[in-house]
Amino acid sequence: MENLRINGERLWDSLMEMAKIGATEKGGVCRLALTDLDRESRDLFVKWCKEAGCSVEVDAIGNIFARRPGRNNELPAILTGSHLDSQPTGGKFDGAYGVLAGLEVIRSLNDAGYETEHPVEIVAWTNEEGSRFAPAMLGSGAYTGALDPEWCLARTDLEGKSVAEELQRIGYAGDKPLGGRPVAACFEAHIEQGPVLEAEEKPIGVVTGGQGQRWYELTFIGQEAHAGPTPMARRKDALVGAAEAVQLVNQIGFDFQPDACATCGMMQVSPNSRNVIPGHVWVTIDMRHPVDDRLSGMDAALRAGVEEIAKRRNLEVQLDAIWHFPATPFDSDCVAAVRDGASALGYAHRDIVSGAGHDAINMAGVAPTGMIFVPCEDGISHNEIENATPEDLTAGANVLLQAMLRSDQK
Ligand code: HGY
Ligand code: MN
Ligand code: MN
Ligand code: MN
Repeated sequence: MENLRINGERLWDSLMEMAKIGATEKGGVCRLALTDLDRESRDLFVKWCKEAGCSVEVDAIGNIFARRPGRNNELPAILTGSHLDSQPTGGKFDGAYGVLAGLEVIRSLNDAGYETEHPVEIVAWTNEEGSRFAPAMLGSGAYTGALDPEWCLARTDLEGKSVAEELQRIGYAGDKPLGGRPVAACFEAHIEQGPVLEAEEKPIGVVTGGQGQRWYELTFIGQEAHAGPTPMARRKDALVGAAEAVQLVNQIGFDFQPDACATCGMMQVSPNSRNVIPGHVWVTIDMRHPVDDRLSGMDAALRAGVEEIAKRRNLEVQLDAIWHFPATPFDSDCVAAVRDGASALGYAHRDIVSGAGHDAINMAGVAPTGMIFVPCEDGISHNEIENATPEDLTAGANVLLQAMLRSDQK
């Protein structure tokens, strides 16, 4: 098993083929969850898996499981995978790399005529990005029970379309139940989406866990009025309140250094007319920290801060906390399997905590789980210019193969 390697060229070609679906001008992809383009990417993935001899099942929230039998199919599966949905201005590698690295592992096992003890499964999770339907990691959250499945299926996009109806529309409302698939070990390969590995010229990140996250939706309600005759002192301007809140969120990010992150990514202004004082503004907030107490401190600072703004500006305020998961460590055996795989293959590597959320973080709640990171150019992701090298992507997939085989031997 030690001398098994993946076919890096075939992996790169599959990534470039997949990147044609939803390709954008600047070389990225836009494949929002459960759109026709997401369906196209799912169909291509299913086709490739069947060509590789896998059986394919889809669960009730559209998670796709491709299964390669092992010698003893009573054993729990060795699972790997990631997501095919993207950000609106996403990159070619975020998510797709982990799905296609899993497929490449199966293709390479086939080439070598290598029979594993356990069955091997690749998964493509639904709505990992949380861009069209909030929150993120929805498919794996429903699968693992980290999120309530009915709540997940009822989530709607900004046009009021639900996950459930969109799954039906694209033909991926699967007949398999959510969860309950026995998993011996789970690994996810992903680009780092930050600058550390590239700066240290290390092709492999041994991911020890992920930081905690909290998502909120903040609404300020003031009073629509005419932009001309309404004196400044009489205004209840919801957008000015929201603007202060955006500054507050950014300041909380700095106040809780080191390691805190705080972002307002979306804003909706109503009635959104040049000469009407905004009466209703909705803002999204994403806060993260690797230490739970510090993330709780950020939460408290946010709650106190938005109340103070509302009071001072004579506005109504509503802060909905829609999602939270704590800082999550990965399984020590899986982390060791990744680290030893990188060492055995002679790849420079270092331990790293994931700044991004991943489906592996949900999986860590139900099975021994680990992740492999590879560098991305300038640490840029969630951007159409996202880039990675064939060499690093190959290295990551080779480590994935070794880690999975080691778990298979246990
Ligand atoms: O937000 C994240 O960390 C991931 O891209 N869903
Ligand atoms: Mn991702
Ligand atoms: Mn992402
Ligand atoms: Mn008028």
